[in-house]
Amino acid sequence: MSDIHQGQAHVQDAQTERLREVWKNPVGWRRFSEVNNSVIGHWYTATAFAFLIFAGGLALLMRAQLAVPDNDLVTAQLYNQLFTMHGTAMMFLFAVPVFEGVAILILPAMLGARDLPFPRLSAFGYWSFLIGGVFVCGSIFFNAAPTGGWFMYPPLTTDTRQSGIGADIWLLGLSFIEVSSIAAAVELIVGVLKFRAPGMNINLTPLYAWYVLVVAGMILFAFPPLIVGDYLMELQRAFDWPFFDPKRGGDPLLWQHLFWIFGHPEVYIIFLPSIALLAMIVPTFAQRPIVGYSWIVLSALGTGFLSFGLWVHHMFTTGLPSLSLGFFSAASEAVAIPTGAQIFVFIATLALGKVVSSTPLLFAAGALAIFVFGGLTGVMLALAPFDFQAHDTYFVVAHLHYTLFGGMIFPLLAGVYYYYPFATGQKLSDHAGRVAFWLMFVGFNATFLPMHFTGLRGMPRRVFTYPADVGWDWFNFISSIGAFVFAVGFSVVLIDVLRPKKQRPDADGNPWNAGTLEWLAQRDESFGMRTIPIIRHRYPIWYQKNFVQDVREGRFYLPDAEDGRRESLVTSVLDAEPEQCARIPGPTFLTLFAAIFLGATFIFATYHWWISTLASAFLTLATVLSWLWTGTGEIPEKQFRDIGLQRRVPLYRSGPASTGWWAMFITMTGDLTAFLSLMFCYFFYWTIHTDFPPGADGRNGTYWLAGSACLVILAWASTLLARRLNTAGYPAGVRSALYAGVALGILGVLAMLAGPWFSKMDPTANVYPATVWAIVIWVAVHTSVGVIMQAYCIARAYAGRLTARYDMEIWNVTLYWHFACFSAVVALATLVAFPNLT
Ligand code: HEM
Ligand SMILES: [Cu+2]
Repeated sequence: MSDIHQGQAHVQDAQTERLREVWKNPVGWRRFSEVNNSVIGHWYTATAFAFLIFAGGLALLMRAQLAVPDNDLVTAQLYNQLFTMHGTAMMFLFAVPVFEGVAILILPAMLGARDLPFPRLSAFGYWSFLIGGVFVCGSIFFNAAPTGGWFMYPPLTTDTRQSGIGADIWLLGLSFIEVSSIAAAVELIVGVLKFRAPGMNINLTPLYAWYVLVVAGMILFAFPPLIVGDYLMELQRAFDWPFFDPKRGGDPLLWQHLFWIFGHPEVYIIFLPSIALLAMIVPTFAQRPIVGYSWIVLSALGTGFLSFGLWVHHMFTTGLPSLSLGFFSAASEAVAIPTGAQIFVFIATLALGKVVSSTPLLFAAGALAIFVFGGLTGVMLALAPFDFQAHDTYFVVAHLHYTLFGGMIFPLLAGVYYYYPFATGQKLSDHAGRVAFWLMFVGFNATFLPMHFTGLRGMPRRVFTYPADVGWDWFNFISSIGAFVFAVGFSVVLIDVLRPKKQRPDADGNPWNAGTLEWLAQRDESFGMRTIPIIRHRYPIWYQKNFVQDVREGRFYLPDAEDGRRESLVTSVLDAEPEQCARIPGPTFLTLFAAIFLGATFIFATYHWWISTLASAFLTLATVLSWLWTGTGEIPEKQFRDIGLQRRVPLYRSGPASTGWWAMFITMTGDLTAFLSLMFCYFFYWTIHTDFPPGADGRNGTYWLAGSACLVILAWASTLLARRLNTAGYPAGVRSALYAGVALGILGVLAMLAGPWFSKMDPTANVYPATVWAIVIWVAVHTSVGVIMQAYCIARAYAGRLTARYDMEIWNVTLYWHFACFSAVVALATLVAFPNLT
């Protein structure tokens, strides 16, 4: 395509037509094979809202039950299921997924990309979320829902007679959903790092993208400790390994640590993305750039970082040393500083701009008011002596809903009103929006303000009813009325969102006169932006000359799809220089199948149908392998692609220059976090026991474990050697090195299992053997996955798809082995050295 013709209308039409053809969504039942971000983003967001409505319905039932004293609308048993499912669904099936859905929907347009780097991964994440969510929620209709509260404290939840199948559904169903959250997080991080439009250096990156980076990073570090907790608790429930049983050396407090190392950051994971929406909305309605861009980036990073040091404030009443009470109390107060900074930035922007009053802004203002109030009660609760009084009362329920509504529900609704035209091309009714806002604002405060007082008057949370003569009646009654008023307000929004609208989409697609890039995406076209622009300003629509016209008339990068492939630009991490033209995979059913099989693996495990579990795990593996084989590491038909404006970029990159390598790196940081959490458990037991390991236990397996560590190191070295030989161009040597790696890896796995096996360690006897087994199994599975990867590379080499020039797989597999080998060595060295040191 030559530049002389670019301006001409018929050339443009032909280009648009080709783009349309390439990005066309499949129709009929094939629609479910679509992986494109605009489609998946819609599904994801809609599904998350469906879970919100479900969980909200449960809340209304609870409020109906609590409206009057001594009520018997629901039984105590059902009430336990209600609050557990309400909290669980809100936190895991709504709050986190809605962030992921919205980000998948709007992020590519904001970055100037045609899609995210791994659309199939997004689709897989979505299907996993849907299947897992329906499974977990469905349990309540069979009277089998979990009852242990959303934080599932043992011993209530480890006693299988008391907790029933519900606890297993919670543990396994949510582990499955956590996997999908991590998948989405990896996808979003690589998107922000590598898919930004040329010129969008880190200083021009939209604030929303910064927040996505922070939040997705937090997911990566926060979810793994919970996954480890789930792993240990399910081992205890299914096989009686005593991790949380004090009689055999376990400790229920360990669960509380693991849960809240996840749980506190979770709160910030929930509200930062919604604050991020405000960071896009406020400048638009102030009609000026945000004040203090770098302050807000720093505060987002600061909040994200600090939030990992606060978890113990959920455990003030568990009898911790007063030094840690002081430390965690101070740290909890400190987080108010970056949080406050973000709010001041918004207020300053509005104060300095020409404020346009509008429904999104009204929701934003309401959000700030509520959030500040919730922050204040948070400051109160962070003081340990106050918390001793208020812990487990309705005061806490009031506090947490103030932060959640101010930090997430209201900003999110502001986002719904703001981005609805972006997603559908139509506006929601302003009038209905205002009515809905006031109903919800008043309803919300009527529900939760009185709860502070019911709490201070001593009403505990999680009780299904209360007596009439203790002074709680009126407050409860008002709370219940408020909840229904809120629900009416929410229904107004819902009806407006769903009702068919006749009005025509407005022509320019930027109804709020916003300045940021996403408003250029053409919402009736699934390719998004007509061309990928060069960015020179944070608000290009406002400040770059002729910007809109140049984009629409195809005068930037990738105006055409002449190769008949879905494509987007990969740019460098810091200054967003074009590095590669990425070919993006299109529709496939493989991701849906992979999610179904993985879901089946978890669901069968819930019912302890081990053979079906294994069969499904095998099918998952086969599906994932064929997905990788057909969808990744494709060898292009030519080396370079002409992307317009006289630029040519390569079509294939490997190693640290490729998106696949980054995805592997980021996934492995999450995996390493999980591993370190598991080792944390070992050292936790070690600190609380004088005899850990007890007696002579563990000394016997030493030689096996030490031998295994050597074998794993050799397997890693073979992989590395294979990569070196590949670069040097010795295909036969590559295959031999990989064969050696497979053999060494398998021997390593056998030797590590032999350690505890031959020393007859009984994991049900005491927490020490249980911990050793849990660690060894973890490492064995990781090493085995490494072996499968080596075998995959061998197959690729025979198929001629792994060559000296096209070597993406071997780079990624070597990277995996760096991490796998590191964790194996740390684990085995600890198990070997510690028993002998003590
Ligand atoms: C109309 C909206 C809502 C109402 C009326 C409501 C009501 C309630 C009530 C009454 C409880 C306490 C139950 C008890 O301790 O006996 C509760 C707990 C809880 N709510 Fe909400 N809620 C609403 C929205 C939300 C939202 C949007 C979220 C999160 C995004 C949320 C998260 C939680 C959590 C985590 C708990 C603790 C559950 C537990 O104790 O295990 N709620 N809610
Ligand atoms: Cu907290």
